[in-house]
Amino acid sequence: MTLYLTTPIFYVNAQPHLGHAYTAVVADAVCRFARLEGREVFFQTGTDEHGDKIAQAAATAGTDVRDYVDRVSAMFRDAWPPLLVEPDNFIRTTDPEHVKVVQRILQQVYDRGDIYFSDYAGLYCKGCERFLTEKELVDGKCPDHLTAPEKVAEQNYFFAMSRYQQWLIDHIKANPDFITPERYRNEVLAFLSEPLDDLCISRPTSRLTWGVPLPFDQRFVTYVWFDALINYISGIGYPDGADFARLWAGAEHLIAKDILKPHAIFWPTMLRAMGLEPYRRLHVHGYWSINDAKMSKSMGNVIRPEDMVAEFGADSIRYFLLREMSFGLDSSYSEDAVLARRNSDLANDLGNLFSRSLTMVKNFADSRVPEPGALNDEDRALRDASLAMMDEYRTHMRDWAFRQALEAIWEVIGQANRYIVGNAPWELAKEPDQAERLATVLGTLLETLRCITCVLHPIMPAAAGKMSLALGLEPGRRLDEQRRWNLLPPGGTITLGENLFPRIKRKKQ
Ligand code: ME8
Repeated sequence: MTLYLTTPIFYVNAQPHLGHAYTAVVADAVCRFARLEGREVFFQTGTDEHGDKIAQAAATAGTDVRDYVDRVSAMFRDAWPPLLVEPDNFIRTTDPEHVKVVQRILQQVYDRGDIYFSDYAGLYCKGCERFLTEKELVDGKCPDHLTAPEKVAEQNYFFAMSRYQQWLIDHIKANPDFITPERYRNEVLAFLSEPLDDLCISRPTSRLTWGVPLPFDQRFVTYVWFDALINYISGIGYPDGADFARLWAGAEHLIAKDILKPHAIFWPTMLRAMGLEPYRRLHVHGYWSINDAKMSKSMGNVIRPEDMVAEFGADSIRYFLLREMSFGLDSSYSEDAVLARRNSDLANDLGNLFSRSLTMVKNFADSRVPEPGALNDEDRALRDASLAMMDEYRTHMRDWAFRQALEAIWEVIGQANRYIVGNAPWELAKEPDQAERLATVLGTLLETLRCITCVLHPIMPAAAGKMSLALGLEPGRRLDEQRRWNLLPPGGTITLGENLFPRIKRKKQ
């Protein structure tokens, strides 16, 4: 089945940082994995450019808001290629096509009677860009922004979200995979056990002009979330585009826990009101902190993707992010932790295995894939472990359990390193009557490396590309085609390239 995967569209009031990079890397790895399985994939990301926060950020920067959003949106667009993140579409909520779709939907939902006009008084948090309930406040303040919300009384338009509450509860219950991991599904169901308020979806232009005007009342612009969520369908050509017709049934959204409510509650009910099917799945990840502290400009601990890449390289960062965080839980980032993984998992374990094996093939087999003889128990154990690893990897990747998928690969890497020590090919090379045994050991190692290379593609595309070249593998073969033994043709050329992961020295403090 086709996969249409999205990240959130990021606000342009801040530059890209580690948190955004994690989401982008996860999405990219999932898409590459789906392609490796032979699925059709469409990957969309982009920027969210309307609303109070953005207008204020532009004012603070002393720039015209259009220039400002163009500049910061370009920073997001440019942040992804160095991380080897390759979206198929980058949507901006200021794209005229998107604005047209938002207005069309507003009109349609209004005409169907699901948007109404009413008085409203509430506590508005500028940081969240929404009204908060008394219950959500901690010591009278917004728990996320630590500021007291403003009392606002005005007339506004409302989306009759509460009409769809029971439908949503039933849908979540009938589709256990709709929101994963399960803790977030439970959180949403708990929230839905209380009566749902309708959603205020307008802002008077006296307060905010930087938004999409309501087509049925020009005195208002639409609430930023009503605008932003629609990117997921406007970006693929809703209502008439061929892409929309083909892709929507395979829609899966990836977000962090901070924006669970808009995605798990506002968006499915909006879709329902539009007469569309809900998205297929919502995947929710946890939050990164830096050395156990919240990342923020004022703390001066914001980690920029370009700095991470410059220091460690894209593959190492991708590996670290996917290996370190259990999907769904929070995690802490530190340079020391990245360095440790780089030097131990990548340089010592994987890098050494690869270069040792290929150096031996160069020295003892004239850089050719040897014709192996009969396998003994140890050879069979490594073969079986490699093939079982591919199955385990597939299961974990399908479950978005990246950490476990990588652990399974590293088990085999460890086993292969021990296999080298145990069989000491350099000793076999000294004995002419051990030529067949040597060929079998080297051949078994090359096949193991082939399996490892295949599964690493979605995680570390550049390194896996170099490994494929070295092994003489043709690109583009599916996972199930590669889950076999003795695929490398005897006599094929093996090319010992540069060191995949040179050790990195600790920076002097
Ligand atoms: O919420 N750890 O945009 P946003 C992990 N425009 N992920 C993090 C993170 C952290 N510390 N910080 C940010 C918005 N993220 C809206 C979305 S969608 C229709 C509109 C990532 O720029 C994570 O993916 O605040 C989170 O959900 C997202 O950035 C929030 O991005």
